[in-house]
Amino acid sequence: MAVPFSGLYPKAPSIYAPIGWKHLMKIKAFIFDLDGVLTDTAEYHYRGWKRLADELDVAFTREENEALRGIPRRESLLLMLKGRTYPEEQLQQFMERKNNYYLNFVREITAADLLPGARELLNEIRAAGLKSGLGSASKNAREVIERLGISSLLDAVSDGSSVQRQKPAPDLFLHAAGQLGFAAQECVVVEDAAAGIESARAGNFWTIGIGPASRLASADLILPNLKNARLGDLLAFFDTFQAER
Ligand code: B16
Ligand code: MG
Repeated sequence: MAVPFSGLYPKAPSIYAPIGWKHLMKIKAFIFDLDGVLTDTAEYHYRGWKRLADELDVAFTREENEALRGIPRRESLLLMLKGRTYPEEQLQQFMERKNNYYLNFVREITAADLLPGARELLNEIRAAGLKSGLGSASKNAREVIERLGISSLLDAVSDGSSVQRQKPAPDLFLHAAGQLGFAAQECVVVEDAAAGIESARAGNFWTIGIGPASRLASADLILPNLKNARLGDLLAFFDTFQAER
């Protein structure tokens, strides 16, 4: 298969399940995850959970935090608690505490915290007449994109309050695609979390995984980051990819 630039790990077309007319559709939009793709708030989530874990005398490492990528707040808390049980009211208090710790970091976010290549890609998408959307599990996503200064570059925002069933269910990305007015097959989801790629694939989206192949093996295309992700290359990749499927 032709791969337009090095360092990519496209999944072999032969191991895809048949997906109907997907290969005949043109890419019209990109739907970006936020944390881990456009900015690195994963570190702030980790510090928030770590502080709470220390207060509760629960051991919690950076490695364990990796499993929380893209996972909603409540499920993240339950994973961090490792089976310890508390009354619901207490769980709500824990979530609020962690969120306040997280928001202390968020308040320091500026446009400089946008990850390399992100603004360039958003600008290229806009200039090419395509659309961009956000599909983030975070209930704080709107505040973060405001602080990053990219709200005006996003044509749709779907966040942790937009749908009931979170990643790995496909609902969040389908919500974003619906707002953009495109079918899933016309959109590429850009995600850093295994749960996010699973979610996008369940919705029949094209996928770009950002991060290590070990975590994102089922993505159509894997990139280390958005630094050299130029729109022309990505569209060429998906054109070729679709034609060969
Ligand atoms: P909040 P994403 C996700 O954002 C984070 O990856 C995950 O660590 C976090 O628990 C989740 O948002 C909920 O965030 O507590 O702010 O609502 O990767 O989907 O952009
Ligand atoms: Mg993420």
